[in-house]
Amino acid sequence: MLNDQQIAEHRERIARDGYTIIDGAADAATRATLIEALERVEREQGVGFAKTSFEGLRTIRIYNLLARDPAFQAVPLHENVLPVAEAVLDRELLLSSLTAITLAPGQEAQPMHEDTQQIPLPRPHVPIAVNALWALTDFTEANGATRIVPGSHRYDHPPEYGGVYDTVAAEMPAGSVMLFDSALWHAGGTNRTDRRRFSLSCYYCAGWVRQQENLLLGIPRETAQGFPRRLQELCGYSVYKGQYGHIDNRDPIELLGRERARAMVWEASDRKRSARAGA
Ligand SMILES: O=C(O)CCC(=O)C(=O)O
Repeated sequence: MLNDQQIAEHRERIARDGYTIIDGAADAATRATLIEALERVEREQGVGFAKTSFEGLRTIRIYNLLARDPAFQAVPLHENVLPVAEAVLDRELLLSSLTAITLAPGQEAQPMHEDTQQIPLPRPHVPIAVNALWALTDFTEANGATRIVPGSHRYDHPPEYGGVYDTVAAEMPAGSVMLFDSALWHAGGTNRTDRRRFSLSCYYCAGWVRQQENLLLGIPRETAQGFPRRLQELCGYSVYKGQYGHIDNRDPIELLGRERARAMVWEASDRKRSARAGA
C-alpha cells in the first residue's frame, strides 16, 4: 500500500509530466487471475477483434468488465492505484470505464489522441480524468507499449488526431500501472512480437464529468448490489458534493439497499445555518 509521501510524489509527477508509473502495483497472483478471467470472458462470451482503427483491428477490447466477471472488482479499488487517482481528482471521483485492451501480434500503432479530446474545454485545464493503464504482461517497445508525449497535457491544443509526433515508449514490467492525465497525448504502440500484450484501462473521471461508459445502466442492478460499497460509489451510486446525481433528492445508493452516506447539499446548508443560529 502506498504511503502519503508516495501518493503525493505520484500526484506531483502527473502534474509535471502528465504521467507516473507505479512499479509492482499488482502482484503475480493478481495478474494471473485477471488474465485468466479475460481469457474466460473471450472464450465464453465470444469477444473478437475490434472493428475500428482506433480500437485496433488486431486488438481485443472488452468493455463493461464489471458486468462480466467478479475478478475485475478488485481493479478500480486497488490500494496501490485508487489513492493516486483520488489525490488528483478528489475522493468523489467516478469510474469512467473499465476496459481490457489486448494487443495481438500484428496490431498497428493506434492514432495519437488524448482521452478527453471531445470535451469542449479550453486547454490547458485542470485534470478532469485520469487513466490507469495496467500492464498485465510486460510493456515493451516491441510489443506495443503505449507511446506518450511527456508534458503534452500542458499544451494549449490537443494533438492532430493520428498526427506523427516525437514520443517515448512507456516501457514497464508486468504488474506496473501507468496513471496519466487524460489530456496527455498518447497512443497504443505496434505489436511486432508473437505474443499478446495484456492490459486493462481503468479510467477515472471527476465526479462532475460524464462517465464514458454508462455503468448504472450497463451493470445489472443485482450485480452492482454484490459490489463493495466503495465500488458502488465509483460506478455512480453516489452524489457529487451532495447535489449532482441525486434522484428525487435521494442518494442512488439507496436503490442498492444501503443508507446514504451524508445529507444532500440543501439539507446540509440548512443544518449549518441552524447550528450557526443556535451557537
Ligand atoms: O493500448 C494502449 O497502450 C493505449 C490505448 C489508448 O490510449 C486508448 O484506447 O485510448
